[in-house]
Amino acid sequence: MEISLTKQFNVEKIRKDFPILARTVNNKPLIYFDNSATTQKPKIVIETLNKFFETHNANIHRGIHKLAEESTLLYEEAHKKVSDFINAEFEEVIFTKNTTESLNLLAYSLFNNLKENDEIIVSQMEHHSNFVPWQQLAKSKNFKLNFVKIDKEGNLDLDHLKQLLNKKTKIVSLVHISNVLGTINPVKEIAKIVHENNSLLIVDAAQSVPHMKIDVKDLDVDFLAFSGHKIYGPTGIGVLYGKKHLLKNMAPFLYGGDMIREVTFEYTNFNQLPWKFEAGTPQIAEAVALGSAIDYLNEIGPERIEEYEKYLTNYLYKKLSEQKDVKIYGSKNRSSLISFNISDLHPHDVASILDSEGIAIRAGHMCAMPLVREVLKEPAVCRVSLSFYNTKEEIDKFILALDKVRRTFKK
Ligand code: C6P
Repeated sequence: MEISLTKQFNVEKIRKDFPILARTVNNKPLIYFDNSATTQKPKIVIETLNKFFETHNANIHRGIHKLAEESTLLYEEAHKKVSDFINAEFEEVIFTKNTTESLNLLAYSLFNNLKENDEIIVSQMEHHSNFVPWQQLAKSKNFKLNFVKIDKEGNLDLDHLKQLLNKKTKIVSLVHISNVLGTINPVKEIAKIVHENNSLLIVDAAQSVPHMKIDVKDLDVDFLAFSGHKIYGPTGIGVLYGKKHLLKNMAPFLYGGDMIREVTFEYTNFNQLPWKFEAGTPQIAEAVALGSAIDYLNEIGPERIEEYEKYLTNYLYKKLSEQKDVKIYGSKNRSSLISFNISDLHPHDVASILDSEGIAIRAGHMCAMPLVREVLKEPAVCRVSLSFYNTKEEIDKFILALDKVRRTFKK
């Protein structure tokens, strides 16, 4: 099973698609284990960016000339590729800068649909991007912000969610996969619970879209946000999915060029979806290159990616659990990342010795301070986050490198 899966996946061939994986760091072959922060880019994405600027570059939706026509076509093709990728309608996919902007767009635009004393629910395992916008909104308008607790295993306490829901709850905004715990939240089941209460469900899918097949219709979420740079696309391009009838009734987020249909000195008619939410010149080249990243992922197959990454994560979990001085955080029902600490060692020290071995991990609060500090009660954690271009051999090297960390710091 082990060998056939690896063979079937042909990770060595896949690695050749990523030029950066051939480089060395501190004279050691790079082992990139910081994929939850951002993923590396396959050649096809880099080439698409270059080709766009070398041959097509023009502003979109404006010019009558050939280049403008080509750019517009490529940009709208990217909209279509993203919609198909998550099984959404064309009008339901809005390009933003990243997950953070997608979630802020919702907080700002839904603001008008809320009134004083309405309630919003998030969870204890949110990234700051799905927490701070709601916290600030709640403060400014006297909304109540509630937090779904997590249990000892690192899973969302769904009974607590049910207890928190009431007539005043307008919005429930939850992470799909925690960037600290790796927990995979049961979004489909949550959508049912939330909709029975007539509330809206927003899902922060920054860490799920890179690792599993997402079908927004099947999940029945109202909104879903993710970042292009975490799914092997460029930085600067993000996605907001929203159900058409909800987006239609929402106020625009930013005002200006391209989001309008007609403007007079007295009034403005807004553009149709999705452009009503895409004011100004958008990230054209980045969107087109995101389309190439999606082509690339489709070619490998999201289901095969999920299967291979599961195999790698299980191997990493087994190896790390065998280390007597390592504490692992989070649930067994996890995606491709593991946060941990080595007793008595500061995560930053661990990360810097690993870096001297060419191994890139993340150490810190992971932009989830309330979770790390107030729930896990740690100042920081170390995190290994895997991609389908990582290998079992890299995990073995990482485990060996932990001995160097111990030798350096432990007396
Ligand atoms: N987490 C990590 O190392 P942006 O920065 O907007 O592309 O993504 C924000 C974001 C939102 N939600 C979750 C669950 C996330 O993990 C992230 C980004 C990175 O964990 C950088 S802090």
